Amino acid sequence: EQSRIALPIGSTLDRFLKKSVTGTGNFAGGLQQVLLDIALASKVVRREVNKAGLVDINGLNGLENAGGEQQKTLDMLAHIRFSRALLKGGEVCALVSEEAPEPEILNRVGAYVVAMDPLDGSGNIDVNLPIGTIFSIYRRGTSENMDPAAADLLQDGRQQVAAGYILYGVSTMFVFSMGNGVQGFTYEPSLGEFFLSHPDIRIPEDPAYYSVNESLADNFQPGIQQFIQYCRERRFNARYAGSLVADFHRNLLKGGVYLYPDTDHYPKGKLRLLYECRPLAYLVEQAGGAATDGRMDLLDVLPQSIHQRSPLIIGSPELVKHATAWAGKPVILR
Ligand code: P6P
Repeated sequence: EQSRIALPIGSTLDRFLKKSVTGTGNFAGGLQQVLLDIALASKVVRREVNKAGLVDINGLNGLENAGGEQQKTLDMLAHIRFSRALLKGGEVCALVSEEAPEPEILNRVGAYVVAMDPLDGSGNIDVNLPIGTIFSIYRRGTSENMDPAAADLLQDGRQQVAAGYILYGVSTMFVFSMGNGVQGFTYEPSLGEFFLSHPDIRIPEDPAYYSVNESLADNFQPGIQQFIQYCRERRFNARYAGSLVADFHRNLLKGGVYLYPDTDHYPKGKLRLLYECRPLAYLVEQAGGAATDGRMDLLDVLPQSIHQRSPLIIGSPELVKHATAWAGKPVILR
């Protein structure tokens, strides 16, 4: 458990992480190095994302990712940047990525495993809307000095030692937790540094938004349809960016709920358990919120495979509790 670090707004990410090193031996500073490697790569990805309209790199590259989705050039560029930075940092033995069918073995003696969506919401690139990177970090399991195995890659959700996201939006933000609160850093491009701008983020108790693709609503279970009607009656604002990181970030700062339930087209949900749902579930719990798959706490959903999908209900605890209680029920007599 990391001790709470009290640094003034404006501290750099490097300084914050150096202050957070409390462990000794094998893990002293290793986790901080992984976070610095991710932050470094995100600066390069940000530069490439911001040029997307100028250089012909945001078309389709004719390839498909593990889920059979059309791969955009920037998805692959982002994957390569993060993979290279983690390899050079030396602390990570294996990387699970939405853009790679199989786990990538990086540094066999690395003490950590990373699961990542290098560029989520890339459908927004061509229309200049916010996109994000989502990541989750675990300590290596039992495969010391051997090739990383399933035991390292398919751990329990509560074994995450850190998780976070980078939001490439109006400004670029690095938001993460190492198990003791959620910290938000904003990038200053002229200095090439992330500065602490949102210390100890807590999700507001009083929700303001609900985020769901309402064009799919007729396909949701009746209980979820009723919950959406409940959100309308409570006069929450409907906001859906089609970019998980952007929708999650808004609800984290302002209070609200994001839902991607199971549908006929996605019977297991659309979002990926290991590198989209779990990192955000870890963060939201650290910020006083909640996340479920419509049946149980999201962090308790056991993984069978690295690209497994899951339904997701995440945000202010009262709303997540309601939506989960109603999910799966035919009709709710209120
Ligand atoms: P739909 C983007 O493809 C993504 O993975 C999330 O970022 C986003 O919230 C969701 O899918 C959007 O999916 O089916 O509503 O377009």
